[in-house]
Amino acid sequence: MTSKQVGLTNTQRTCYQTKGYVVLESVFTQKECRRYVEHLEDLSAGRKKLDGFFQQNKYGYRTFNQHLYDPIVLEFLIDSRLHQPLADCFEDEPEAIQTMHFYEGSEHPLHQDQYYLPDCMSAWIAMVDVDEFNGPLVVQPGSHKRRLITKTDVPMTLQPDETYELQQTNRYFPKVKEVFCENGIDEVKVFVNQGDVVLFHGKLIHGGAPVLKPGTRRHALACHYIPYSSENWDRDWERISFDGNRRIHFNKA
Ligand SMILES: O=C(O)CCC(=O)C(=O)O
Repeated sequence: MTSKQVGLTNTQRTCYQTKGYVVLESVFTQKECRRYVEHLEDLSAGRKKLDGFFQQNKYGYRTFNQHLYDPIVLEFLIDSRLHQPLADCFEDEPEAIQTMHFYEGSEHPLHQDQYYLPDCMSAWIAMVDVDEFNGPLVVQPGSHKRRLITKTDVPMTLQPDETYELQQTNRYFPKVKEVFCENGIDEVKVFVNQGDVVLFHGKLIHGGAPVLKPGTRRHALACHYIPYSSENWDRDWERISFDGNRRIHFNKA
């Protein structure tokens, strides 16, 4: 992949700051995206073998933290073209922490990523064109400046006979919906082209819009980052810098 250190324009920065998200057009080439999609399809169909590969059927078919065992996903996660835009949003050095590859639209109910990953933000890479039919991202612009539902509001600790899915459906998602209504701002579907990247704030209320053409593939790689200075982090996951350095740094308290 080519190396280009270009940061956000003033307009993009203002968009991110006011709306909580910004679309960066054509960050990756169509050829890069096609190769990536072919790789993911080959893995899914079993035409290629990769130790550690697995898919979850959790809000659509997806993989989780594939960058930890797949150098192709890792390359996208810490691609130099994402470095400065993320640094501009954070006003700090970004460290990569998580990936989720979505094979299809997730229809994930509205949520805020910082509930799961405190201090985080996302770079969501569209590996195909995303339109109203294949389940685009849906966002509530400006919600990143409003209330964040945290694990103090909705503890992750499961009650007797409660699964994680039930905790999310019965306790977490309704609370986010409450904030969504309280904010009183219309949601927006984000249509993007192959190779575009949506940068969004970890407090932004967002989710996956309904898939109007069931069965269509909608390849997207969701990459998550936290600021280098973040101590608000309790996982023993690798924090990966854009130069490839890895560290495990977390707060046990
Ligand atoms: O890709 C999607 O449909 C949803 C992605 C999402 O919710 C996330 O990355 O947090």
